[in-house]
Amino acid sequence: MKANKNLSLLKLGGGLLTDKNQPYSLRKDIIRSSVRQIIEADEKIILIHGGGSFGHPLAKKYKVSGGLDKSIPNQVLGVAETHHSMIKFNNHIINNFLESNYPVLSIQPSSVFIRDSQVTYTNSLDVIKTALDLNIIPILYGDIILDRQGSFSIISGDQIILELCNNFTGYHISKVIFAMESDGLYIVDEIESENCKLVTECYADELDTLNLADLGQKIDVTGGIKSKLDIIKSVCKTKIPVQLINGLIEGNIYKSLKNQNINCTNILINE
Ligand code: IP8
Repeated sequence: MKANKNLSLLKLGGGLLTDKNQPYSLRKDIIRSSVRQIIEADEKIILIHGGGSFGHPLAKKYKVSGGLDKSIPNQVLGVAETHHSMIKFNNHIINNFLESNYPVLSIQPSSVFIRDSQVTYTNSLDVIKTALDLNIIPILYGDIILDRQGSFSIISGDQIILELCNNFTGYHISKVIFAMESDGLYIVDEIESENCKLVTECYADELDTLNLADLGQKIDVTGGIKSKLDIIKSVCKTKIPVQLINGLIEGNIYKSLKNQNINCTNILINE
């Protein structure tokens, strides 16, 4: 691993790594390929993954995002189960790295972040920095988050990325990569409106003006593409560029980590 101080944040979408329509189903080939590309790239990264079919169905069943609701039977148990389900998912990813003798460390977001009336606070991130110094990839994931007001909700992988962009010091975050199931953002073609066109490059402040194509979203307790765009805009405000890539295309994750050209959406920072 290189000894520079540049760091990328890589989010592997839960929908990419699991079959969201079937609870607790892993897309093992995609996971294996993603892990292999990360190992081959051998760059400084913090890896974050989403909830997919391990997090969202349970979070939905127990309405975890909405916070404590005593009318929901066994809701608090459901919060614990949602967290545990994410640990199982995370464990599978951790195993993939360790089977290749590559050092990774699972970091529990529910122990790092806490909310207070919906404002998220970040505990010390020293463990993450120290892991990186030791050439260990820290791996975080969408999780439940407790609230000081005696409640709870969900912290998505995307929200974790934003917290890291705002609070992580010691390394320069040079880019945020979202590996998803499409090539990036699509706009409606002005001439042939039934066609869509990939946005390969745009500035953060142009995002609101894009006539984005609605490509259909699966049920997602943390808000789908609309909240992703909000997170992207907030990330860009921290002066970190964002790249949206298709994680289903073999080699894209490696190329992105190596800053090689790919067909994707690059969101650039206004100087
Ligand atoms: O898939 C959601 O994380 P995301 C995590 O990044 C849970 O939105 C537990 C539903």
